[in-house]
Amino acid sequence: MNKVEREWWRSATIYQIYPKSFCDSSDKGTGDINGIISKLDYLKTLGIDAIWLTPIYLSPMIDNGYDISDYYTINPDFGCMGDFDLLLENAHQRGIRIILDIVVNHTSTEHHWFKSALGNKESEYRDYYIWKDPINGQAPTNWVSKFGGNAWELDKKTDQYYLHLFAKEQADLNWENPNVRDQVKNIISFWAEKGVDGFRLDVINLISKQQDYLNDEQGDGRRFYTDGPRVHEYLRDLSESVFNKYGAVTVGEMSSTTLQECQKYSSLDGKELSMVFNFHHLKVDYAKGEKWTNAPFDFLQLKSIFNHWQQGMFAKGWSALFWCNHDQPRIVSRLGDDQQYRVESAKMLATSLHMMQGTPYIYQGEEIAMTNPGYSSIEQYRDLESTNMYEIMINKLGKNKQDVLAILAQKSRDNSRTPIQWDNTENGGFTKGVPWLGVAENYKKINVQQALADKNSVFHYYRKLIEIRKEVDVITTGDYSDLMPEHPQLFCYQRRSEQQTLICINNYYGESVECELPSNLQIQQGKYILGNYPELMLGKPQHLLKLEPYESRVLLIEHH
Ligand code: TEU
Repeated sequence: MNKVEREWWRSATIYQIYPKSFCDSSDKGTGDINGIISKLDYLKTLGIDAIWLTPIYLSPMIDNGYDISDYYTINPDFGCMGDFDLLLENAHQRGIRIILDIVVNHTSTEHHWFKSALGNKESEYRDYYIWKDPINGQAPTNWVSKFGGNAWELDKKTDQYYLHLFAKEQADLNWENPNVRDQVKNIISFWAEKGVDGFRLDVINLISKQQDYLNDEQGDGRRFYTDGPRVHEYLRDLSESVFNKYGAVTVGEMSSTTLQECQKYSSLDGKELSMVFNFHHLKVDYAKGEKWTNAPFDFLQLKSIFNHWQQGMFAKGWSALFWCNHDQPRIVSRLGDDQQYRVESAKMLATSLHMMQGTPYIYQGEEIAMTNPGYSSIEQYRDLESTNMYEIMINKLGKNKQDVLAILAQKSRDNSRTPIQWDNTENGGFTKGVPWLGVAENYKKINVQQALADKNSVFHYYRKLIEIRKEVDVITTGDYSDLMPEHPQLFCYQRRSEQQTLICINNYYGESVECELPSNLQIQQGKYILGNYPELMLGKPQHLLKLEPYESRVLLIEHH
């Protein structure tokens, strides 16, 4: 067996939990660890191999846990260390691994390192962060925070600025300092010693900043810290001293990266990370690259991005495959049809992603095709990025309020953070208290209870996708080619290994379409293994076929 077949995570499917919105066991309006434990059997039924938990550590929750104030303590909103140990034990008993989120590009400004460093140049922790003198009484560079505004904040007492690429309550760590790197190793070792199976590394390609801190005349500064000068060195060091020692799986979140960098981050020699998230395919509905716009998605561009990454990573690296996470709107509302063809389009989107090479991630609620909630007033939003951008778009850019609300309704991160719809009782069964973020109104129709009971549900389809990945090797090992890159409506690609060929055909639109498969394919010898319309309609493979709205078909040919 070669390496690609040996490592468990290459044919696995991972489920992402955003604990605050998953399940509330104690009527307080926010989800918790005991709520997760109560749903492990549900996740076992789905068939996933591992859970990625977004941050559960102590945090003032300015950015819902991505602002950590103590890496060794569980946030009491979620429970205590005893609850976490129980979760680990119960998950492991069911053969489900646990992956924790490690946020070490920055800490909360409530972390004791930062509290000691602020206002005190002599603090032993001062050099844990990035401080610069003002230039002409202004911030040292024009870099822009990912959440809007300048990325530097003044420490009045010492008259120096600290860097924050995200909120001003999230101060960037200075990775040039070897003590910072040692602290990170200690944190990761602590959780690995407990038996945690892997780590998701938040914005890990931003940790190494170019040391001259230049003004960016061409952009927002990202070119001076993205995939920075020492990032590969730091990751190799972390892998050697902690990840590989514990056999931990690792997935790095890569912001605005390139294929070449990702081949290195996830190189098959295992010296850096197991796999990487990149976001290029989720920018196809950004008008001129700008997120805060409403635009239809560019289908040809979507395919060409997938083609670039699927071919470029083959035999060189490994991708995390995903449509959704806690920062992205719901995919069925975004690229599918969340009304008439909600079920069909959700299954089609899932098929077209899950038949690719990589490790698929399912974000909570995606498996029942939850939709964006369609909020219509700013009071309904909780995410600081959304509230910041609302202010900026109205007050600085002079946009009209209704237009801004329409943009938020499509682009806000809160779209994916609404509570999970477990059943048709009040608040979708998420809590008996007042939910911290409003439940989508469609919970009576779209919920887990309904999905479990309906054998044609999106849930049971995801179950099949997970199963098929384990049974059909070519999905893990095969190469990739797009059979119709220019087709305006069909995404049709082929996966090939010595033993098998798999053809994945997807209609991305709400109108039926004819599809003519290349005549050199031996499709008569193949059989359909999956489709999102009733099986009777699949019939015998033909070169010429008609696809219904949002139809998907997967054809497998065994070579003899
Ligand atoms: O996100 C990193 C990131 O750059 C985005 O996905 C971000 O949310 C987007 O650019 C905003 O438009 C990670 C986490 O997933 C996110 O939840 C955190 O807010 C962020 O890092 C900071 O830790």
